Amino acid sequence: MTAQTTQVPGRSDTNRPRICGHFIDGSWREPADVLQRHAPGTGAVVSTVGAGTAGDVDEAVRAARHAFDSGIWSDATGTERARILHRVADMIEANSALLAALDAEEGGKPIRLSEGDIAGAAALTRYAAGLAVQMHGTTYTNHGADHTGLVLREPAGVAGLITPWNFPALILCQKLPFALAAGCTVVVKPSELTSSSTLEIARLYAETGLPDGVLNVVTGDGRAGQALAEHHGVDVLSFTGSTTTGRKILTASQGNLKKLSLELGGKAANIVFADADLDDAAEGVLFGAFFNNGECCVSQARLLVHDSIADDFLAELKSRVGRIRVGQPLDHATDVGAMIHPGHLEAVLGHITQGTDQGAHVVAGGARASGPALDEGLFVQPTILDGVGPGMSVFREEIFGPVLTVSRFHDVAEAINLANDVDYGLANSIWSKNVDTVLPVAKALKSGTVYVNTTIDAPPTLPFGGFKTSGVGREMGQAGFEEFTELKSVSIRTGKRSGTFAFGGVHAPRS
Ligand code: TXE
Repeated sequence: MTAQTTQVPGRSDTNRPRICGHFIDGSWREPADVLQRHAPGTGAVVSTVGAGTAGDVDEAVRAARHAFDSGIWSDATGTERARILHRVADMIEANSALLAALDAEEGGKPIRLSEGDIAGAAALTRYAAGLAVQMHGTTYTNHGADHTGLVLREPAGVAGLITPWNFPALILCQKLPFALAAGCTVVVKPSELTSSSTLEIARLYAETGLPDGVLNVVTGDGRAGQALAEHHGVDVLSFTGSTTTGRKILTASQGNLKKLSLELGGKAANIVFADADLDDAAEGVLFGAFFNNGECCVSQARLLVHDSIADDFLAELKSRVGRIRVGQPLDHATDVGAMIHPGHLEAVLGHITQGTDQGAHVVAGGARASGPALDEGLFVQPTILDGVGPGMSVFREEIFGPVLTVSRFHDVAEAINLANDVDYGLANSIWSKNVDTVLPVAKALKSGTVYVNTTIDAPPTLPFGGFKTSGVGREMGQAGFEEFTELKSVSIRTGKRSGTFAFGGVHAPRS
């Protein structure tokens, strides 16, 4: 194993060795090649991780398969699985300062958000522990006195988990503890841009005494992800990332028809009606748009506002947006941090230019953020573009940066049409105090989540996923857990058969 000595910001016990290697079958493996990560806030090299190959992925999948088939985890009781998961949740909390600092430094996200992510990661792990204890099937005795139908819920097998860079630890924990709670064994491929917190969490699992091979991590770029998606030893694959890569995974997974869960892009709308609490709505709209630098699949990147209040509401947003602090990710005063990599910074600025070229006008921001603490990093001013219509690219395309577009509507039907008039369907927010508005609109929105008088609020109990090109399957909640299970129907006849098998008759209810 290669270990680097790196000063980890956010911790008093600095000079902690930072792991660099794949974690396979309970041990750390020396990678043949490595990738360096530059911090988005400063440009400095902050970590070096293995560049996993198809061979590394194969080794990890074989280890996971061997562990699964041995029954050491899949046959463990729910209580035993839950005990490990609760211990890991405790350890995530105990190591929260380190984990939060790693995600903020590598991902460019504000440290306060990163701290919230780690608290969420621990909460998800505890919630999944509860599901492990309650995993159950169903029994049917309504098909005759001599028949019992059992529906067994079993672990799906080897799970491949491919995670993105925007919530490295949090999204890992939307998948990993659920897969383990179900009895699956796992191979994780984190984003090449933000692998360190995943490696640290793997180290925590190893310290709990999780059997070898149950959890494996191969770091590396899309080639390692592709190898995992193609591998016939993987039974279920859970991915979070772009719709473009989601489509590639769909194709790559065809060979053995894996069970798939894909959480992809979004273009959510914040719909503000005239009868909303406008103070709450203004705070929520800005938070929803600029949360996590706008690099968030449920980012509420479009404001749809009733035209009777639009000018006043926009003036209010303009007065508040100046209070949002752009700054270094590790500074606790920062609200909006740095874009993930230089190419992405250029893409976000390109979207703004395209928007203004197509007729939108800048109400706030609109350019790269500069200043003494910012010049070495990849910072964009929180930007509001008004006069945006459904024909413009900024209305339709995922920008994934701190950019809010503003469109106006005249009535409820137009609000619904505008909200739904994009290819994505991940989440939308409604701001109104009138239940007669809220419920019909919530039902009409084509998205997997609808927030009402709140935004980007995802307790572990609620299943999360998309309609349309935002994905397939669900994460979190009971539904997210079930993605890592298979159902097996067992049809049992008891006693001596009264007759012979009759073609066409075996399914008939017995009298
Ligand atoms: O994502 P990718 P990128 C969106 C957002 C962003 C865009 C591009 O719009 O600007 O995607 O980001 C792995 N087979 N989201 O390029 O490529 C990759 O190594 C298998 C939305 O970073 O989707 C990483 O681990 N895996 C999103 C993961 O996929 C492959 C979060 C995500 O990377 C692969 C991130 C392949 N062929 C970006 N190619 C969200 N839903 O929150 C890459 N990967």
